[in-house]
Amino acid sequence: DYSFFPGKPKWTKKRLTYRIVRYTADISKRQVDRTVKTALRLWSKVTPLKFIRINKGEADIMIKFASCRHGDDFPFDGPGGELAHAFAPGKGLLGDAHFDRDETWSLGQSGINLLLVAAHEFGHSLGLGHSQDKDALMYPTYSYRNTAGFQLSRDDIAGIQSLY
Ligand code: TQI
Ligand code: CA
Ligand code: ZN
Ligand code: ZN
Repeated sequence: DYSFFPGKPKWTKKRLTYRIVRYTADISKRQVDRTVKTALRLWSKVTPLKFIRINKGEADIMIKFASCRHGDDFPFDGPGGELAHAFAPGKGLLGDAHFDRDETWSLGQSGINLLLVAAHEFGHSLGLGHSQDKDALMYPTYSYRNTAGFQLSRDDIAGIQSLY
């Protein structure tokens, strides 16, 4: 079953901005932009939330690919291990999503699939914790699934709809 962060933090507005500040060398910028948009749409489709892209200034969800130390207290660890992390809703660093630049990112089955990981991280950015349902996107184990027409599981939808 789904879970939330302690204290159940959530966004109190329906229009959330996002900004991609740094990219990976593995996938073209255009593909990253498109994949992020697709990942966010999975969540906006089932909630009243809208995601608006901005290209400067501070967005609610700041997205970046970074290696090792990258300005928070959670340095990445090189290839393997941690792939990405995201923070519960709130101001500043909260809500942001960081991806380890040292992973091999892909849009398919090789390496780490960006759509699956980004959609999982945005679940955290919106306030979801991990799920115990093995079919859920928020289940805490990476497993590749076909991303063509990828959909959230019933459990992910039930979780996010109970929050928004
Ligand atoms: N990163 C962990 C994750 O996103 C970081 C983390 C652990 C975390 N506990 C948390 C973030 C609680 C927010 C709240 O789950 S990870 C997966 C999955 C990771 C793991 O790099 O281990 C995915 C990133 F689920 F597949 F294991 C993305 Cl999809
Ligand atoms: Ca890593
Ligand atoms: Zn970080
Ligand atoms: Zn997670």
